[in-house]
Amino acid sequence: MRIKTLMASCGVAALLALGPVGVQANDFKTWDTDSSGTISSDEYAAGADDMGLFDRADEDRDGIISRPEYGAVQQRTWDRDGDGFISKDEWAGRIGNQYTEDTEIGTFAYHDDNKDGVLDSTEFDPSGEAFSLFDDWDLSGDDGLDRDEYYQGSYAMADRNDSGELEEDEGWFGDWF
Ligand SMILES: [Ca+2]
Ligand SMILES: [Ca+2]
Ligand SMILES: [Ca+2]
Ligand SMILES: [Ca+2]
Repeated sequence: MRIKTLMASCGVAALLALGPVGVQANDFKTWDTDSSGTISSDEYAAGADDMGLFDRADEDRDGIISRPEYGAVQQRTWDRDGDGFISKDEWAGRIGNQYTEDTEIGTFAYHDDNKDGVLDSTEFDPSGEAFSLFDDWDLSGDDGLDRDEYYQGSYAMADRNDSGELEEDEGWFGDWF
């Protein structure tokens, strides 16, 4: 599937991106409602709905996450202190989830064109190709993510070992919420 193809072509070992910050209930057992020890895709969708994952990303409430809405989620996730720049620390806290630092695109220096030690909005484009998995998640190709596409894409991303389930040690939750 295209998600895996992109991951392979970018040398991506592991990822998990996006998400607003600081809400409760990022507890594995809460999501694993049948206590099987893994979170199925159905459990994930239910938990994500409970947390308002889709609705908070869909700012205009039209039922579709547009590319700018997706970019806004990415921006919030990467720019933890909300100052509009990605610092080296913010980069380091995030990059292993989306790209690995042993790839050129995964290095801070590759993106910091003016070498001032932070990534501004021209250097870091959260809805652009380097940081967006939008196109891979948009299975229907209509330039928007419906609920199923959003959950399917994020679930596949969280499933680092491609087992088809989320295990607790995958760090599945990251800081999506
Ligand atoms: Ca929308
Ligand atoms: Ca920042
Ligand atoms: Ca810079
Ligand atoms: Ca779509």
